[in-house]
Amino acid sequence: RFSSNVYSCFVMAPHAVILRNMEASLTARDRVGIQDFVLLDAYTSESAFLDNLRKRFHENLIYTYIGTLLVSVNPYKELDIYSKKQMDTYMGVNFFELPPHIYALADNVFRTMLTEFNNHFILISGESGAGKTEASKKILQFYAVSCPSTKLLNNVRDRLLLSNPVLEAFGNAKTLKNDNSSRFGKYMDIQFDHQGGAVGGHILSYLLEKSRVVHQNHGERNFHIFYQLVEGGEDELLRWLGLQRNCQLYSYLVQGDCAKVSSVNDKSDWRTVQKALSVVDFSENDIEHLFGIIASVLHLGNVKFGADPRGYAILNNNPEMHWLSKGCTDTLANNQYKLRSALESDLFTPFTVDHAVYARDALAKAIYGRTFNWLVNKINESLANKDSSRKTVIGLLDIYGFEVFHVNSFEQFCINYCNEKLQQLFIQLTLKSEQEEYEMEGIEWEPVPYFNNKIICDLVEEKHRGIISVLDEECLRPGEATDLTFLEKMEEKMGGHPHFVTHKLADQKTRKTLERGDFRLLHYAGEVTYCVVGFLDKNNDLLYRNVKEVSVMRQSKNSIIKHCFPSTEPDSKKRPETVVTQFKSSLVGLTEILMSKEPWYVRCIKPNEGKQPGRFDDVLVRHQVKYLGLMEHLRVRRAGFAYRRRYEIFLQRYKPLCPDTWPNWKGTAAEGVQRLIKHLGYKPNEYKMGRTKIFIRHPRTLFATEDAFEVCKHELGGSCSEHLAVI
Ligand code: AD9
Ligand code: MG
Repeated sequence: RFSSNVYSCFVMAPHAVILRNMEASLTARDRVGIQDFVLLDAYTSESAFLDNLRKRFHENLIYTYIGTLLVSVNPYKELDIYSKKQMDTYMGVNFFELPPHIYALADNVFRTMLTEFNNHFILISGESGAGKTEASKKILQFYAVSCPSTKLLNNVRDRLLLSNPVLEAFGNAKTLKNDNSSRFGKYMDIQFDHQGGAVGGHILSYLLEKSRVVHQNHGERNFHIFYQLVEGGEDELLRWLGLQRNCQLYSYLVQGDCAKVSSVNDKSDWRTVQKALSVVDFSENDIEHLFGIIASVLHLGNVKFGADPRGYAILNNNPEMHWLSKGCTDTLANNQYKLRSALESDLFTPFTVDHAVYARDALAKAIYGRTFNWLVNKINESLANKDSSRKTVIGLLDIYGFEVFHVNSFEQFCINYCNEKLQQLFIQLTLKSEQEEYEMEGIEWEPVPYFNNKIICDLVEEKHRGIISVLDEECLRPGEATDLTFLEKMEEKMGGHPHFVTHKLADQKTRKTLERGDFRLLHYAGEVTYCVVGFLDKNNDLLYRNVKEVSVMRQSKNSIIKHCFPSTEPDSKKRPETVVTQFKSSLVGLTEILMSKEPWYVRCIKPNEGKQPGRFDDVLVRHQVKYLGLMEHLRVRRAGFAYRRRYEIFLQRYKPLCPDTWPNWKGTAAEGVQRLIKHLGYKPNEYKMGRTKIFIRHPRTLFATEDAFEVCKHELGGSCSEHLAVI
């Protein structure tokens, strides 16, 4: 299934144009490099690969192909290549006729979908800050502009486009790696009708990094929306919410000590989000309640606890309590007393001050996390297509990229695990299945070795033996297990694993860089040292234990809160799945969704760590080229076959081109294809006959066949001999 359409982009391609274009690129090679790595002479050399990428980067040519895979290097500056004029240029034009562009890929996927009437997805990958989210936005914008439109469809288009700023405001934040880092995973289906009109969409979101609501590392921020509200919210709104226009006053906003970011304009982003919310069907009531919640989270963060003589937490005259429970039209609860009591104690026991702070933060995280899910659902309602006729979809996957910080915690563990899974999917769909297919089909093939990261995926997720299992087991032993017992258990179980290191297991040299509470994973994209502190707690996500909080939430008059804390809430007797196990299942679900569609790839590369334009750090880029598997992909592409089709399908399409096979062929499909290509004059080195499929080495062979077929189809309605005269 992987390759059935990989090169169907060549369908309808006038090959003369392609060849002309290739020649043109040969003369310009010295200056701007080569636009498809497949054409690189020294294609096996990593240095040649890097030279080409660097050359193009310095000419502002950030896109390069490996066949139909698009490599994109983040320019860290605005390039004038995304205008409406550029979109028009790329619309309906063959992939290789113009310089590589994300629009060419988007157009190609779109036209293949329309021709073959099947589903596709675009996997956008790369580390944090490499340009995935920007790429996914460009693709969406291209569809919004290029798809056929009517008044009704324009409505859908606007919603699809404007869902983005809303989700970014609530789900993105400044990190040390990226000023607009996605802190949730996003998979978006865009649904198209027969004519290619965008008729609807659906978004799946993956594990939001909730901990950011209550804590940010130095140099990082909370989610954008908080700053947007405080900086951009109208005076009247702020007054009504009991907020002041000063981020420094809110403890949840200043932990990273960088409330202001020069590259982010919170004020104008606030206006964009406001407009977007109204287009995406949020009622005034929704918006009022939504910002009531955002404000309440800020107030909650400022709630302080005193201690009674026994050391138990007490809430005295916190003005925030007023805003929390009354001020925001009863946003959180209609009873200040109940909320106060919920923050001071569990069902039976009073809290210590530390416990109370913990309960407060857990509540803030739960409120924000659930509100985010509500937001995604609300957007989905607005994007839903009510018409039940069959549609095809293009899925866009934009997930948080691989990241390594000075201190890495549970969140990085989940994010990096997710990236391992996507790398595994890429390997399976390209390197592995491609080579297995040659073997299965009996095609002679010199295997291309590659690093298969399955070993790391297994280390993390294997049943009963992987890190996730050990973590979950420890989470089942409240009171006994700690983060350190979790570490010890891992040491016991996976001590000998080549991708797992701890202080105890490390050799003398590595030990110096590993603390006692750390473990290190050798990921496909590099080493990451994780600090175990907080793993159990974050994995448990223990709001459900505090029944009081939940029951107070339920009584809220705020419609969103009411919805987010339903009365069917799992009670303390029933144990909900842990965070990482839920995440693991959602990734399994995602893989299944993707495996049922035709894949396309954008591999994003980060040119330097300083977010600077014009700086191409060789070491950094070389590392990414390596771990993204680009060299291996190129080798397989170069040595392999650009196009393959099952004999039946190939014959069915092209049989009018040969008098022996037209109109009916009585023999086997393979024999028919053999007869057909002999008639068309295919040379022996241009193709191979497999067990069930024909493999065509170079696209231009197919172009010629397809050209002939097009002429045949359009110009002649008559006899077969007339078709052949044209050929
Ligand atoms: V993360 O995994 O979500 O932390 P991304 O999504 O890979 O990461 P993003 O798309 O957000 O990175 O890009 C980071 C920044 O690079 C953007 O905010 C832009 O300032 C910059 N960027 C990325 N791509 C482009 C581009 N094509 N043109 C100009 C770009 N600037
Ligand atoms: Mg992103």
